[in-house]
Amino acid sequence: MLMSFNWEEFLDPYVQTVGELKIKFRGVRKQYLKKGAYSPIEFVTGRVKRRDSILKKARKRGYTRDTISEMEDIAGVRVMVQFVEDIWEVLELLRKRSDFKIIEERDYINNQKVSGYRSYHVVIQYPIDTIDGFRVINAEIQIRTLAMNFWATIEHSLNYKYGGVIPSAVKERLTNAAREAASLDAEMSLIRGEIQEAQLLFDGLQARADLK
Ligand code: 0O2
Repeated sequence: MLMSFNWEEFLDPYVQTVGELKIKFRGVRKQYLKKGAYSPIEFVTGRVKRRDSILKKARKRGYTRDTISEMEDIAGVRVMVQFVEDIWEVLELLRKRSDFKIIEERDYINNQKVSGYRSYHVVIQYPIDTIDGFRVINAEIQIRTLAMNFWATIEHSLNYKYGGVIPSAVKERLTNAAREAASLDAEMSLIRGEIQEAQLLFDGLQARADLK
């Protein structure tokens, strides 16, 4: 059905959306650091969903050529944070923004997926201007700690390797690892104040050394 589809033309607005959002969220981090303040954003990545992944999801969820742009994660941006508490702070930042509209939120932190996946998903409608006119593009922002990201990245590659059917022994290890990752997040949260103080001190030293 999507055989004669002009993919490049279709994906271009998503490429633009991911690019703009990455610049904006990286800019937020820079603003905190310039003020000598702690940034709840550690780093930002983004991707446009691969064609095969779009087609697979379209088949699974019944999207057609006419409804494909309703898919929410063709444009995807990930905001990585150090502590679970930072996720709620980033969420507040997103809710206050005037350059896009949040249409859905999915909390896989308080409602961990059966796979062990934890992350906070925010679906937005992002307006862009193209030479063909104004468009509103769906994008998914995933907010996660470094530990959540480590686990999700590994699980994602294993899923890919095993075509979605991970052997039970590996699955069990992954379940254990998910528990350990959650426990690491909890432990780090307990010494969050100490860590943030040390990082600000270190960043200050680093900045002074850079000026020399
Ligand atoms: P890619 O980057 O396309 O190869 P839903 O509640 O199911 O309607 P949701 O929660 O947004 O919607 O999940 P969906 O649509 O299944 O997945 C969207 C993205 O969330 C995934 O993209 C992953 O990045 C991430 N994700 C969701 N569930 C899991 C999980 O169990 N493990 C991992 N590692 N990631 C997950 P794609 O399509 O997998 O990746």
